Amino acid sequence: MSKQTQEPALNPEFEAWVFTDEEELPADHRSGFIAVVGRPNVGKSTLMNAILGQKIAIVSSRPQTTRNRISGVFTQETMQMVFVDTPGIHQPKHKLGEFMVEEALDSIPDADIILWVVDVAKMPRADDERVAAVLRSQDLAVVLAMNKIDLAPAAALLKHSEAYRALAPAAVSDIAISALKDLGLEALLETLQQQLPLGPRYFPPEQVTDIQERFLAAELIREKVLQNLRQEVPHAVAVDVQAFEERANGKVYIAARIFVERDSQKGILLGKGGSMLKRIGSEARKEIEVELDAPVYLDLHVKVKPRWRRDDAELRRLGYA
Ligand SMILES: Nc1nc2c(ncn2[C@@H]2O[C@H](COP(=O)(O)OP(=O)(O)OP(=O)(O)O)[C@@H](O)[C@H]2O)c(=O)[nH]1
Ligand SMILES: [Mg+2]
Repeated sequence: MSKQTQEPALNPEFEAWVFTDEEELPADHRSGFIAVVGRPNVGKSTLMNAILGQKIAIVSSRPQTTRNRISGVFTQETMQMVFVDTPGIHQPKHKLGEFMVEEALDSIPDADIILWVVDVAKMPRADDERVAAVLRSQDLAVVLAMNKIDLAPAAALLKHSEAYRALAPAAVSDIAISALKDLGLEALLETLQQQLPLGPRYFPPEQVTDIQERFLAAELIREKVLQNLRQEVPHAVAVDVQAFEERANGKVYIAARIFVERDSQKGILLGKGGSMLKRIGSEARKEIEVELDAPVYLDLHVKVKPRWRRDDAELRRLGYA
């Protein structure tokens, strides 16, 4: 991944930096912040990764995968778009969920454009209505991305898109896309660019994200847990990277603890003879090696921390506060 020279994902105060080489930028250079919002599992992170051509946000088929705001910077000669991927907006059941929803809602007032992503292969649900109500209550520039068009026949897409349009604020542009199959993304970028205000570059052109490698490593471990385990375990998992060291031999040594809430979850995560943890570790290591472009030694441990999702101090320590 590109060099990361700035604040971690958890501190969004990057307005402080403005990288403008006035001589190089055209007079009509456009830029702005695009908050990617929607209910869980509609493809927000998949979409941001697809636009950037790089994986900076983890993805899974389970709802509530993303827990923090993550910025992805898309720079071209004539414009710079700063996408802010957010957790899915839902009815929270614990303090972690409350934090996630706040992370998403907090992205809205600072954004120049709201990119509202929906799953148009399905009819709107209560959480979509929740998102729509927030967007209708303010005067915002909203672009509605009807995602997952590859998953349903045209007649169903037509019916569903009418239902989403009926929920949307009055002045909304909508566009049909498939983030997974790379359909409609050029048209989406054009629509976004038309709505961007004139402005400078906020990030140097080579910078793709504000996240740190340490955070990405923790997220990729969590992604492999999400992808390998079912039911309640994935949501009860947090990953705490305790060591991230580049060794003299060029290897990166990463030690991380995976927290779960119950002994039974620890058993599932370990698997028979530790086989599940081994698999998760091996898959995570391979992907971290690709992202860091270096060999990685990954040392994983599982620890039970009862009710951490409801514990203020633990949430703060894990970056969820
Ligand atoms: N078929 C199809 N699947 C998609 C598309 N976009 C995303 N998905 C899948 O939808 C699932 C959810 O994708 P994510 O990108 O994690 O969704 P999200 O909106 O970021 O979810 P949260 O982080 O939980 O809010 C994954 O299994 C993706 O592969 C698409 O255009 N077509
Ligand atoms: Mg996500």
